[in-house]
Amino acid sequence: MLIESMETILTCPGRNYLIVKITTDDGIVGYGDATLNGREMSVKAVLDHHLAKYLTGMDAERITDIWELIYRGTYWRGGPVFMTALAGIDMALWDIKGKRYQAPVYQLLGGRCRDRLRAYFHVHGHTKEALAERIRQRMDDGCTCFRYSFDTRDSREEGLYFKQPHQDISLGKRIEVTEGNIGRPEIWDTEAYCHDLIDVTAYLRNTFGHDIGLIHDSHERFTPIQAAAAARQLEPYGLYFLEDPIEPVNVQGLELIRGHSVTPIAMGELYNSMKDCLIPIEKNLIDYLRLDISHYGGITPSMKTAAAADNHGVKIAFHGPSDISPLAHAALAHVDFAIPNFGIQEWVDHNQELDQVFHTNIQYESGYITIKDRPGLGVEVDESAAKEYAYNPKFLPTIRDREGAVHNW
Ligand code: CS2
Ligand code: MG
Repeated sequence: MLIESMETILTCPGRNYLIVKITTDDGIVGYGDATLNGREMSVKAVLDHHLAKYLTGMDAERITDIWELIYRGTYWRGGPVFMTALAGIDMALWDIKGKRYQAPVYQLLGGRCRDRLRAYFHVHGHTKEALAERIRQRMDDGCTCFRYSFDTRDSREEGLYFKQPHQDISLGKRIEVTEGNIGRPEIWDTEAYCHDLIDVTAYLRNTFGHDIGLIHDSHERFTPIQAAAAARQLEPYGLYFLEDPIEPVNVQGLELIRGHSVTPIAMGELYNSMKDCLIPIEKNLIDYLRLDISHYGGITPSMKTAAAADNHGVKIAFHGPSDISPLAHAALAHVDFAIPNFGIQEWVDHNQELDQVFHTNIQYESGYITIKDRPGLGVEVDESAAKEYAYNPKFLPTIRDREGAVHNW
C-alpha cells in the first residue's frame, strides 16, 4: 500500500485548522491534524514544500519507519512547526492503518484499558462569583472537574479588572488595538495575579467543598520561587493540578517547586520531544504530562512517552484546547483509551460549523468522553464543507508588565 499523495487543507470553521490528507494507491484516505495556533502557514509550507515529496511512493504501513525518516533522517529536527507537520502525517498514517485493517486505532495500540475518559472543561469569570456560577451550570451537565481562570483584579484600584488591551505603551510603532491584531498586548501583574489566585481558589473550595476537581493553568507566568510560593499556599485547597507554573525545560525550577510543596504539577503542552520531558518524568518532578499530540509528533511518540511516564507513576493529561481540530481530539482519545496511565482529558464544546466539517465519533456526556467504534481515527472530514470556511489569519495575544516589558503569555 503505497502513498500516492499528501495534501493539506486549511479551513476555518470558527477557528483555523490545518488538515493533512494522505491518499494511498489502493484508494484509502487518511486524515491528521497539523494545526499550530497562529502559525498555520508555516506548518503548511513545511508539509507542502518539503515533506510531501518524501512521502510519495513510500509504504503507508511503515509508520514508525516514516516517522524516523522524517524526524532524524532529514537532519533539521524538532521545534513546534516541524513536529506539528510530522504529527499530521503520523495521525493520517494511523487513520489509514485502521481503515486498512477495519479497526479503531485504539485496538491497534493494544485495546481498551477503560470504558470512558473523565473530562474537564475551561470556566472563566470576571469575578469569583461569576466563576462559581459558570461552574454550577457545568455541574448540571455532569462535569466534575474544572480549569478555572479569572480576570486579575488590580489590588491597588479596588474593583477594577485590568486584563485589557494595553493602549498606552509605545513599541516604536502605533498599535491599533483590534481583535486578532499582531502583538496586541494586555497588562500583566504577577503579584496581583498570585494574590487573586489564592483568593479565588479558597473561595471555590469553600463554595463547592471537595465535590469537584480544580485545575489552574499559570501559563508559565511565574518564576520558580514565585511558583513554589503559590504551590505551597494552594496546598490547603487540594488542586487536581497546577499547570505550567514555570517555563518548560527548567528542571532546577521544577525541583525548587517540588522542594516546597506537594501541590500536583502538570507540564507539557510546549514540549516537542521526549528529551524535553524525560528528566522531569524520571525525577518525579511532574505528576501529569500534558503533551499536545499535534505538536509532539503524533500518536507514535506519545505512546512511547506515555510508557516512560507510566514507569514513574506520571499520568497523561493531553492538552485538548479548541485550537487543535477534532482529528487531534480523536487521536489523543484513542491513546487515552489504550494506555494504563491515563489521568484526565481537557475537553471543549463543539460549535455547529466545526461539526459540519468534522463528523466525529467522540462524544462528551455527563462528565465523560466515550468513543463509537469506527475504523481508523473515526473522524470523517467533509472537504466541501471545509472549503466553505476560508482561512482567517489570527495572532496569539501578548502580555506586558506595568513598565511595558514583555512577559510570558
Ligand atoms: C491552554 C491553551 O488549554 C490550555 O491548557 O494552555 O488554551 C493554550 O493557551 C493554547 O493552546 C495556545 O494556543
Ligand atoms: Mg495550558
